Amino acid sequence: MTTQELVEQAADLLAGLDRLTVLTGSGISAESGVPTFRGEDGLWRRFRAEELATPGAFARDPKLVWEWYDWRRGIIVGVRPNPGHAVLARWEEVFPGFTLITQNVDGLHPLAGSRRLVELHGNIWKTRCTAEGVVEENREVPLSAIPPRCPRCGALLRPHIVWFGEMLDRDVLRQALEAGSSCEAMLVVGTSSFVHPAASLPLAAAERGAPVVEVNTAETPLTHLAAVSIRGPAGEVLPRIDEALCSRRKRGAPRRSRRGPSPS
Ligand code: BV8
Repeated sequence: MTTQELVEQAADLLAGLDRLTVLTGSGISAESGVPTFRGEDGLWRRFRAEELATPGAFARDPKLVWEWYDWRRGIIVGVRPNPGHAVLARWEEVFPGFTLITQNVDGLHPLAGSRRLVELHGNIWKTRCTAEGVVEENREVPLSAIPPRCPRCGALLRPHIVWFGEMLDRDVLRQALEAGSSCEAMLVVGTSSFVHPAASLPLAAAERGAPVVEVNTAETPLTHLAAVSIRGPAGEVLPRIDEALCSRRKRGAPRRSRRGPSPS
């Protein structure tokens, strides 16, 4: 099947829906110039995550961990959201029950205007005081002091990010599970579907019969479960799905709330 035929299939599945949930990974920011985790330019190739994105690594060497985040902030401050981010921000108007769940900490979705957003793993532009737990925005690039310290109590600040081996924020996880269990369909963009609990969201949706649409430049463990899996860069494929949806709206395709899978 051609990519355009798959795009039309995806649009048929999504057209007129009310509750659409989207899950994104670092692949959606690749075309903006943000390194993915496992790609050629992946962070993993230079640094093993277990060495850096863990509470143990921070306890052992907070300076090294902050140098890594300062390096990533230096890359991210210089890039812009791409058309893939823009389509998802616009879809908040198209789908009344729209929720965007991202694993990305790069802040490009909010920069693109996304508001109905769940940042599962935190945000690289926020710090947290290791003593008081106070979370604050910090956009200083480069950081003047590494490691940065709390202006109130002088304790170490840490990135307000979920590290491996750490539980996700309870409210954030609840919002994600709710959006995953009530959606009529789930669109999964630019993720290797490897890290849990994020990777379990589309599995649970598919299990209860909600169609999963995947957009990725490569196959993933999710591909065989997807109703439609489109191979291509998110920044090109999402605008094509959006266009196909627009033409259906113009043709006056009826709004339909899929009676199928009831929210579990
Ligand atoms: C937890 C913040 C309780 C840090 C991140 C069940 C089974 C196995 C393991 C576990 C399990 N449950 C828990 C675990 C342990 C662990 C885990 O999942 N480990 C993995 C490695 C197996 N999970 C946890 O620790 C979680 N906490 O569960 O707590 C607990 C604790 C201990 C034990 C049990 C339970 C916390 C996980 C969160 C960690 N923090 N990020 C930081 O950023 O600094 S995860 C981080 O890695 C990202 O946020 C993201 O989630 C993941 C990377 O994945 P992707 O974003 O998908 O990126 P990747 O490079 O892999 O893939 C990119 C994809 O895009 C590719 O498919 C590529 O083809 C595609 N692509 C590329 N370009 C494009 C494209 N697609 C479209 N267009 C393009 N242009």
